Amino acid sequence: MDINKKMQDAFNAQIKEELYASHLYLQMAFWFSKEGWNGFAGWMGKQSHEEKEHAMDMAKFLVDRGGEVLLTDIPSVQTSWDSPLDVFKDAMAHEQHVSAQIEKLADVADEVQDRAAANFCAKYVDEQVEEEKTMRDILNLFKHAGGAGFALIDHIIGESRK
Ligand code: OFO
Repeated sequence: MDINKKMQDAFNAQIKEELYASHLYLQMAFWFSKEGWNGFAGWMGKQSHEEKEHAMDMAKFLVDRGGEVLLTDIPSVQTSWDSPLDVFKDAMAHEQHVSAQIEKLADVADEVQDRAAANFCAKYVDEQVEEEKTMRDILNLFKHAGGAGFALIDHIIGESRK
């Protein structure tokens, strides 16, 4: 059964969200590089790549279901921050936003009774729990370390994602 139009539109909207997240995290990675936070830069670059993979995975699902991928403009992203802590606070807020969007996508799957789409969405609901936990763990490191410990966290974060 080909994918329902409402479901297709919801997936295309989510693909745009994932690509926006990829741009945002890539911009964060470049800001970190410019400021000399190389561990954070590497970590955030990989986060950006993961978001692009989410978009690609969703696009493949649409195509596999006989749907059409329709890419639209990606809004511009914030380009500078006051500190590494501010970057990670924004990243956490963005992950929480994405979690809410994924829940809406899952709601559409339920509404149009598309079991395959509901199953597909379930893995992203779980993924978001992990993503938010990772960001929360990093924010807790900042809280425990204080300003003087930022350089140590930069090193730890860089090493955690080789
Ligand atoms: Fe980090 O969000 Fe994709 O799904």
